[in-house]
Amino acid sequence: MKIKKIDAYEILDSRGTPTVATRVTLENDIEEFGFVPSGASTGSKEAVEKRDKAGSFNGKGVQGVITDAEKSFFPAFIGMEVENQLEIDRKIIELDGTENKAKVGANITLALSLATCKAAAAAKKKKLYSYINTLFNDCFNTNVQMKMPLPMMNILNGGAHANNGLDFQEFMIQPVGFSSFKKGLTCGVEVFNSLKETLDKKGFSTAVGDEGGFAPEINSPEEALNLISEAILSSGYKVEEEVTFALDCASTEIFDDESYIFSDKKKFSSDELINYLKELRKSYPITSIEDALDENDWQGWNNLTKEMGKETQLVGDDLFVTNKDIFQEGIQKNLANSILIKINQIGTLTETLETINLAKENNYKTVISHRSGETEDSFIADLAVGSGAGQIKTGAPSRSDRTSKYNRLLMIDSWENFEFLGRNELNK
Ligand code: 2PG
Ligand code: MG
Repeated sequence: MKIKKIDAYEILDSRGTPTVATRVTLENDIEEFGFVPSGASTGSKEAVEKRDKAGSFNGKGVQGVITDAEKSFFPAFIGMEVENQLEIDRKIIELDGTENKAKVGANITLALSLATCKAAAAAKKKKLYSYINTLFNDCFNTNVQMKMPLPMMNILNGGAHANNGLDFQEFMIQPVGFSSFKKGLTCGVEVFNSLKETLDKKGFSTAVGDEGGFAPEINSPEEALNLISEAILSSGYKVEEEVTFALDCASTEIFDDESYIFSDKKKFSSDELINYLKELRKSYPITSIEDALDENDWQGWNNLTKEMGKETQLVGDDLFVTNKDIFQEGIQKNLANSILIKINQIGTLTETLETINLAKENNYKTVISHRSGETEDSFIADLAVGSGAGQIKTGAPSRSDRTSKYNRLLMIDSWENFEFLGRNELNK
């Protein structure tokens, strides 16, 4: 089925910042939309979003960028076969011609790439996750099985996503001790609600941060983890056996001139931060740590991986920015053992799938991730299932921009009989 028309819209993300939605219309009048999220703590080598820089929304508008794309970018794709995702994405890359989608803007390229995929799935009358699965397996000549992802739920927010005194950005829980996605998610939701009560009883604010997690005025990771432990216990679940902790330190944000600087003015060297995290792991069942170190502290990452990589999932986000080439170099240098996958860090679906495939080939675990600025679209839920990624990080079970992904997964779970590995996902 051929593409008949492509147009785009300036819409809003969950922070009220403009973003792009693109519509692909096919010859048979099927139409589908691609929505683009946006980050706050971004890696320096991410594909870049293009904005108008002047005019409404303090220059953050995208209407001008959209008008340009409608005039001089989208027409090149009219008449192409929508099922040919690879060819369409290749053309996107070629026409943009830059390393980081700077010419056209990753917000434009990704919106087109995702709308293409959704339109093709609709044309083929296939569920999106199943279409993505076929695309993945055809693309890499492999046989990846679909499965339900283990959630990583960010229930307590800090860093760039909140205005409290917490330097680490995300305090997450992983419901590892359950036999189904639904049971695991239910546990996560109950712990989230119990955390609200715990905070309330202690006189803390229960207002939420950008990813729907609470953002109480606390200062130390220990305080955050103690509060969550208390919430787990009072909701009747077992810490460690059923629920473990995951952190996103987002350390690139606190790195300056060779040291990690905390808001209490404490300065840590790379080794000191590694030692601190090792100590923290002794006191709490932390199964996963993301961006423990700065994106350019590769020696530190190598040490960290040697010191903690056997027992802990070490996730590279700003470190790898979903970029196959950077990731390949990181694999060779033995950095981390897992990768965070964000579609807008690279700007096309095909490149995203390539990076997931590279992770699979090298036994790195994959965590499909939202951005802190999200839309109502649930594409990443289908991506997580279809690519058999194993894990998903999509915030707290609060606010529609986050729950849209969990809700989609609940539905997929009820339609299909896909495997859910729980803790075994981490121990592979
Ligand atoms: C992260 C993400 C998502 P942002 O650092 O992992 O949680 O945040 O989208 O702000 O980069
Ligand atoms: Mg991160």
